[in-house]
Amino acid sequence: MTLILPSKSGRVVTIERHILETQKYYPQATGVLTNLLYDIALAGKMIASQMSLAGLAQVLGKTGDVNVQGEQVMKLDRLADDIIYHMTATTGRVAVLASEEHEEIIPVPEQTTPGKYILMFDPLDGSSNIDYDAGVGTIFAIYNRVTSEGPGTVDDCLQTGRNLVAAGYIVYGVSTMFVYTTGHGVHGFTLDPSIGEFLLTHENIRIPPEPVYYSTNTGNQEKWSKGVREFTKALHGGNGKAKPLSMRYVGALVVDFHRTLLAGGIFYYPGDKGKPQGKLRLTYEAIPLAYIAEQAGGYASDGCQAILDIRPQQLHQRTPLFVGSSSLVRAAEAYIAKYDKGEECPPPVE
Ligand code: FDP
Repeated sequence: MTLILPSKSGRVVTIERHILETQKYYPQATGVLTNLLYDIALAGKMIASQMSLAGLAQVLGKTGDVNVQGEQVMKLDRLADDIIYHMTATTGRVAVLASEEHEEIIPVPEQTTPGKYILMFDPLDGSSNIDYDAGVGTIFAIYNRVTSEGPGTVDDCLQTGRNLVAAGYIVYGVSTMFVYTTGHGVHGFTLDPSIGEFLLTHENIRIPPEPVYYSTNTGNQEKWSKGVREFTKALHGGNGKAKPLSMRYVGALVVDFHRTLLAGGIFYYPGDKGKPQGKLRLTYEAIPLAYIAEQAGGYASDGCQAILDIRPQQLHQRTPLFVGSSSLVRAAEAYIAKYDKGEECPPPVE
């Protein structure tokens, strides 16, 4: 059965048409960004198709290698990484790529003329979920190059999120969804596998003002700072002031973020005693999701400052991350300011 879901406007809008229509915001547009986004959407369909066959095609499990993050590389991580590379690197649209799975930047092939965009991606976020059929996703960020010619460099990749041209993610869950923004709202598309098209189902997503869920790995709380523990207590209703929120934690950032975006609430992965910078990567994970959150009326912080204001110093830099409904993320900053940082953070709001 074909799932044809009209958008709010009553039209059936494919992702291709939607991306083309957003060109109206850019009078100088040449269509290169449009095509790059479409390449990524196509890569997402290929990954989704491989994923649906994973158990049968024997691509579950580990490759036996360890990546730059010190984590086991899953076979599907490798596959997703290869698919995105092959769908984008030889098109002449990108100057350089960077993937969470690679220690260094990934140059485009010698015979390809470097393009004007920089593509950073996490090919398969939440990959420890793969073998259990739980949700995973791809995250991407696109910048203009800052160098003027020749192959792109690492400087092109170390830009603040304020420079983003586009960001998005693909969630491979109950259905496959592609969510993206080019700075003009956040839009979500659901893959109809019977026709192989992403169709607009979530137009102009806004984080609901009334938060519903909080999402964090409470197994780490003994190692958290007092500020983060007090904030968590407040979310449980422990300060007697607010209604307790429900807890949900898939353990795949992109999936936990997607729910937070649609339902309202907060996801956080703070630093702790052993890992002051937390676990998540600034460039591949935090910055693109922060941009999407802000575009949807939310906010993202490292507990002290906006994620989008941080200039990355290294490709694989980690950061604490608090993202979701603005009121909750600001409250987290305030608790951290009050209990952990003295004057360094904004004043607490009680
Ligand atoms: P994973 O280790 O499965 O790749 O960034 C990595 C990540 O998943 C995030 O997607 C997820 O939010 C987080 O790590 C889960 O970490 P914990 O297992 O420590 O909760």
